[in-house]
This record gives sequence, structure tokens and C-alpha cells, in this order.
Amino acid sequence: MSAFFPALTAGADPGRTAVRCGADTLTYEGLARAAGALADRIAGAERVAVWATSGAHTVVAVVAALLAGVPAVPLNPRTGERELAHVLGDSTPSAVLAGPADALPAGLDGVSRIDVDLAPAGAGPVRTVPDAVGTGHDDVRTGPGPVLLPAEPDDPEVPALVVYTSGTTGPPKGVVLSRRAVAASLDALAGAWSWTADDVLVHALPLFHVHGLVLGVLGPLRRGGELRHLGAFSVEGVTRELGAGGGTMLFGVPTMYHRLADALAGDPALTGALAGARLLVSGSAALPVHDHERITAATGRTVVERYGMTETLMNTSVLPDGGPRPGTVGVPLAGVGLRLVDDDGSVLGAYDGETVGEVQVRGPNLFSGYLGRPEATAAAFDGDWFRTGDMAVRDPDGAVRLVGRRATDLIKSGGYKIGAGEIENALLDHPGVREAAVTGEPDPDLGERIVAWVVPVDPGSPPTDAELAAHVAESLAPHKRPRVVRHLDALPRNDMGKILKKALPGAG
Ligand code: MLC
Ligand code: AMP
Repeated sequence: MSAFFPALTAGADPGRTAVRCGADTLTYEGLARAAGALADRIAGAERVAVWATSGAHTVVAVVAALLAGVPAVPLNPRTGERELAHVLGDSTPSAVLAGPADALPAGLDGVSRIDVDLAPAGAGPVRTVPDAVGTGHDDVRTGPGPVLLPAEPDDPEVPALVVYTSGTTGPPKGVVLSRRAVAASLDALAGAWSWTADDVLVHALPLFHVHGLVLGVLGPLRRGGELRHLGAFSVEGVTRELGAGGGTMLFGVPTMYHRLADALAGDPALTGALAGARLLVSGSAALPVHDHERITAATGRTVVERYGMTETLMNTSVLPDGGPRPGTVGVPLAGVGLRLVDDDGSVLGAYDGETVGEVQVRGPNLFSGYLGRPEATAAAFDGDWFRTGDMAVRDPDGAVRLVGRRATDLIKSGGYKIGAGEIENALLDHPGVREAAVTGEPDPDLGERIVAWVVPVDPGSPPTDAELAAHVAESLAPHKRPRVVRHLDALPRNDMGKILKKALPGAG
């Protein structure tokens, strides 16, 4: 496989800015130097974890892992004890890569730590020369204290990342993404969006899921363009970096676009910044038509939606020059096969905007399997077609319109996929909880908010809502905490004792 990041090696402009995160700026030369040095340190490891804070250290760590051909497991730095123990036990990383100033939790005590150095001492200016002397390195970068950029793996099936994603029940599963899948998806997006080295991508997405990490970090670096990460989402940050800051593209989840839409009235600087961007892209959940309309009315720009999934990377996108298509996620990307399938397994051919089926996809963008779970991997496929669990119709022009999900126990909140089962298990761990059920209900900001239905052990002194939210946040992660807690005397159950979520008051 050719170089994953051509701009780090041959003939690129080494002085071009690659990444700006807060106070840290790295040119392509600086990134090659920092990631090259780290790649040498981790070479040969089976897997490494990355303490994926929203900063330049995460970028260097993941680039180093790709250069070394070592799969990286990004860790949410806010992951709670229970979830962290699961991910570490499941993925058994030989080291964790972290920023020197990062405080790591006790759960990582047994994993050796490697500090990411943004500016390794002794490494001079980078010069790339071909490997003529059989050093095993493609490029030898010389200067005071030469640093070697390792030969990247030839096999495109070598895993690049293992990204954890929630299922309906039980703890999250590790999705193994090969170099082939990541490259194919990014290159298909580049084609659809005319994404080039001239683009400056602005975003504030977390770097432990595919939206922020694959699209938002590996995307601009594969193109040889620039990434500006805001650290944390804010209207001011978007205004600054897209406006005078020179950003050309914005990636966000619908919650972020909703907050931008709320702020547009009376904020000419934000309006100008959005109007001046080349491309505004939303994904990870549906952007409500009302938010599309508010943004277009104020800025004259349409937000382009694309549809993806951790297991499949990107499947479809609205084409930027094809006119506005609010409510659809566009057409399949180059190389992606997409079909709708009925409950009985028959393939639906109608492009009538009405016939609903499950979305199945195939193509080079697909994952290699769930780490260590061959049965779960097999169950996710129908032949070589991956069952997404998303329900959709096709419009007459082929655009895909998502209409729901097969599993009601999957909640999308703020663009995060969250399994009801993992929260129920965490709640049942609390000494004050006898029974628990978790559902999602519509929320104008988050898309869906997590609701916990709880039967307390002692109805006279039930645990407080804040206590239960903190319990889930500490055990799993803050974004998995219930936003609403409702108390019941008993959960509705069928004759077999199964909880009937549809019979919860006001649910279903
Ligand atoms: C509140 N907080 C608590 C807490 N209550 N912390 C601990 N215990 C408690 N009880 C804190 C949080 O730590 C955080 O701190 C703050 O309150 C708010 O937390 P939040 O719930 O995360 O923030 P919110 O404002 O609701 O976040 C909105 C958001 C976020 C949009 C910024 O949801 C987000 O980043 N979403 C992106 C998800 C994403 O990338 N999905 C892609 C999946 S891949 P502080 O310090 O932050 O204030 C995929 C495929 C595809 O879907 O197609 O893309
Ligand atoms: P995740 O497993 O976290 O990667 O989330 C993948 C899921 O996010 C998909 O199966 C969809 O349900 C949802 N999703 C992603 N993009 C969109 C979009 N543009 N519109 C609606 N849902 C989306």
C-alpha cells in the first residue's frame, strides 16, 4: 500500500501547517519528525492505546501508530472505571500513548506509558531520500540527529484502528478498521466533496470516535491540508476559525449545528463565518429540517449531510453542488454498494420514497470485524452485506432517507451512540436501585436524551437524580449519564418477566 499520508513524505511542502490545536501548531515537517520518532518507539507492538484528548498529542500518536503499522485504540479520556476496564481487558494494549501533562486514571496503572513528544530533541530539518541502502525505511530524514520514518506496511488489511462502539446490550465492542477501509472512505469523501490540500478543516469533535478521528484528523492529513481543532465546541470558536481564521470546511454533529442555528440571530460575525465557508458538513445523527432551514435562511448556505457508522465508515453523502436535500443523507459514495432489505430478507428495488427497508452496505469502506468476536461479526453480515440496523427509503433520484432504527435500545444523544443495556447495568450497580430501564426521548438539542426509569430499593429515600447521573458518568462516561430520572413502583413486564419499554408511561 502506498504512503497513507503522502504529504509527510515525498515532494510535499514541509512548512505547510498540518495541525493547530489550541497553542500547539505542527507543520508537516514537525509532524513527520514527532510522529516518526514515536513510530520508532512503538514499532512491533501488537496494539497501543491512545489517551485521546482533543489536542495535538492525540494527532501525533495516531499518525505514529499508522506509520508504524500498529493498531491504535483511542480511549475517551472521560471514560469511567467500568468502561475503561472493559476496553483495556478486551483490547490488551501493550502501551498507552499520552501527552506528558495528562493525568491517567488508576485503571491504566498496569499499562506502560509512553509520552508523546511534540518536538523531539535532536531531530533536525526533515529531508526525505529513498531507501536505497535497504535500511527497511522508505525515507531517511536527515539533519542534526536524523529521524527515520518507518516503512509503512504493504498489506492494506493491517488494522489501523480499533474503535469501541455501543451495542444494544452489554459492553461496547471493538470495531477493527483496516488501513484499506480508512483510505477508501476518506478518498471517496474527497471525490464527493472536492476535498483538497487547500482545505482548512475546523471542528470540535471528540477524537475517540470515527467522526472526529477518521474524518476530522486523518482526513485533512491524508489530503495534505490543515486541521484546526477547537478543543471544545463553542460558537465563538467556530466564528473565529471559519471567519478571519481562514477555515474552509466545518464538520459537526447536529447538536453543534443546532447551537449554531440558535446563535445566528443577532450574530453577524457567525453568519458571515458560516456564509464564507466552502463546505458545512453534518453527520452522526439526523439534522432536523428546521435547523437546516434556519441555517440556510440566515447564511444562504446548505448543510451537507453524510451518513456513516463506526463499522462502515462513510456510506452516503449529499453532493454539495446537487442542490439542497434536507431530510436525506444523499447517495452512495464511490465504491459503496447500498440496498434496502425487507424483514423477510428480500431485496427492495423501489425508489418511491415510501418502501421502508433495512440499509445494508458493502464495499472497501467496511470494517474487518469485531475484535475477538467472530460470532458477533458473522451475525452482523448477510453474505458480504453489512446490516446497519438503520431503516430507510430511497427517493426517486436514489437519495437515501433514513426513517428510523431497527433497535429501540440504541440511543443517539449528541451524536454519540449509546446502548440502553450498558446504562441499565451501571444503574443496577447502584445500591439504591432495585430495577432500571433506559429509553431515549426526543430532545431539541441532543436529538435524543437518556431517560432512566428506576424502581428504588427504598421508596422512602430514593437516590437523587444527580447521584444516579454521577454514578453513570463515573462508571461509563459523562455523555452516557441520564438527563432525566423517573421513579416507578415497578417496571411493566410481560408474562416471561421481560421489561415492556413500550408500556412505560408516555413511552413508545
Ligand atoms: C455534567 N458533566 C458531568 C456530569 N454532568 N461530568 C461528570 N458527571 C456528571 N454528573 C460535564 C461533562 O463532563 C462536560 O464537561 C459537561 O458536563 C457537558 O457534558 P456533555 O454531556 O458531553 O456535553 P454536551 O454539552 O451535552 O455535549 C454536546 C456535544 C457532545 C455536541 C459537544 O455531545 C459531543 O461532542 N458530541 C459528539 C459525538 C460524536 O463525535 N459522535 C460521533 C460518533 S461516530 P465539560 O468540561 O465539557 O463542560 C458516528 C459515525 C458517523 O456516529 O456517522 O459520524
Ligand atoms: P456510530 O455507531 O456511533 O458510528 O453511529 C452510527 C449511526 O449513526 C448510524 O447507524 C445512523 O443511525 C446514525 N447516523 C450517522 N449519520 C447520520 C445522518 N447523517 N443522519 C441520520 N443518522 C445518522
